[in-house]
Amino acid sequence: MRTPESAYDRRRLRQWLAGDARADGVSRRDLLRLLAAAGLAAGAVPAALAAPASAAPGIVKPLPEEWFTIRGTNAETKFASLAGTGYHTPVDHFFVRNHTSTPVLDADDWTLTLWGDGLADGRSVEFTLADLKRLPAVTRSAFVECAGNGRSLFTSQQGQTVTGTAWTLGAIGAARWTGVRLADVLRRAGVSHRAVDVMPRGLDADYIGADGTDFGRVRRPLPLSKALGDVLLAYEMNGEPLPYDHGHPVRVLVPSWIGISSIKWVGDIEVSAVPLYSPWNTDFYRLFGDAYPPGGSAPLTRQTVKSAWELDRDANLAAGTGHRLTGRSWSGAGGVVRVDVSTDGGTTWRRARLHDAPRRDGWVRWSTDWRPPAPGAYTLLARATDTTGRTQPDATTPNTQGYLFDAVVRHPVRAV
Ligand SMILES: Nc1nc2c(c(=O)[nH]1)N[C@H]1C(S)=C(S)[C@@H](COP(=O)(O)O)O[C@H]1N2
Ligand SMILES: [Mo]
Repeated sequence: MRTPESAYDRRRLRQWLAGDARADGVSRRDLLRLLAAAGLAAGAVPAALAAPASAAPGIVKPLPEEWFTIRGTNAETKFASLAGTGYHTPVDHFFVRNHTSTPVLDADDWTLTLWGDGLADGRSVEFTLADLKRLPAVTRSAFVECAGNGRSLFTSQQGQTVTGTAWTLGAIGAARWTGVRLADVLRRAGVSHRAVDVMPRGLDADYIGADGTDFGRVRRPLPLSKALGDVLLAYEMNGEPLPYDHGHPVRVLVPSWIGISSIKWVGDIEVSAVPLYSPWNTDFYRLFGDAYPPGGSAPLTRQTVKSAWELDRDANLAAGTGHRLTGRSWSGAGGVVRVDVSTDGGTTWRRARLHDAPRRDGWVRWSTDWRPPAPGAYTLLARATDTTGRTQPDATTPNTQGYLFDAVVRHPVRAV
């Protein structure tokens, strides 16, 4: 049996690890010793603490330079590093988007509380992880993609100024998620016929904006109709317990919708009889700009269509030699059925070979063979079309926060 003091001490150490507790006057070595003695996160802990200066603050897993580009508190997957990794993104390659930092939570202490005036008898209901695991388990494959994925292309390709993390195309990963249907948990808790919205909230620290505004904990409402649909409370990713950085022990997984919908480290879910708002469906994650109404577009839901080559920007390729070039395309609206590619800046196009059947909520891998005729600079393009007929346009209508970039990307390479 653990004493209450030792449980408290473990919690405090985890908070320190997540940057939420102060330890003035205590050396890192002493804290490392305490962490080891408490048996906390063996393996992951030293990696986080021994992190080199280039590491993203607050991310627990190692972020090797060959696989990741660090952007503030986030880590973007280098698309070139996905070549040959298979359909699902290995956890050690999967991008991390943290508003603050990864809280290192203990699955044994974790509970999920459902509360609010949208519950049938108004009383809150608590679930442990063991309770969730007694409900029918569901496994599904789905990508998680940040709404701002591709944001830097608004600037580099369209000359527009946008705010937010300057992702290239690597703020996406596809995984196999196992968990329970949110619908099953809601039914267990007893949803009133008056309920309209549910709002999952993370256990990570309050998000403080650049100007010092405290936006509170990360949370974003979902309409009840979506919550009763394909949404999971996931506790496994690619067959392993959900890793710390991806929401351990449980995250929400909203297939095909923008990444912010998939709240990590979920601790409570408000079930409401009135529509709910949070900064994440009012100030953020709507489209603002000249082409949109003053209050912005409706809150963003589905992801858009995109393609990426599994090559570094400005990659060198031997001239006069045959290369098999690979990439991936995806859409939030339907499976990708067709990818057209160009290796001459868009003058001529041909179809890429698709290596996966079109899958809703997933991507397709593709390839094309190319022999650069002579040394020099070339521009590669890929344009995907999904089952609903959506095709990547030549330009994306700008929005001030740089969401939902979907234009065909001009990818420079050099034949040498
Ligand atoms: N609690 C919490 N959930 C969160 C976030 C966060 O910072 N805190 N970031 C969101 C955003 S913006 C994205 S894109 C995805 C990223 O998921 P990943 O880090 O597992 O790749 O998580 C979402 N869920
Ligand atoms: Mo995101």
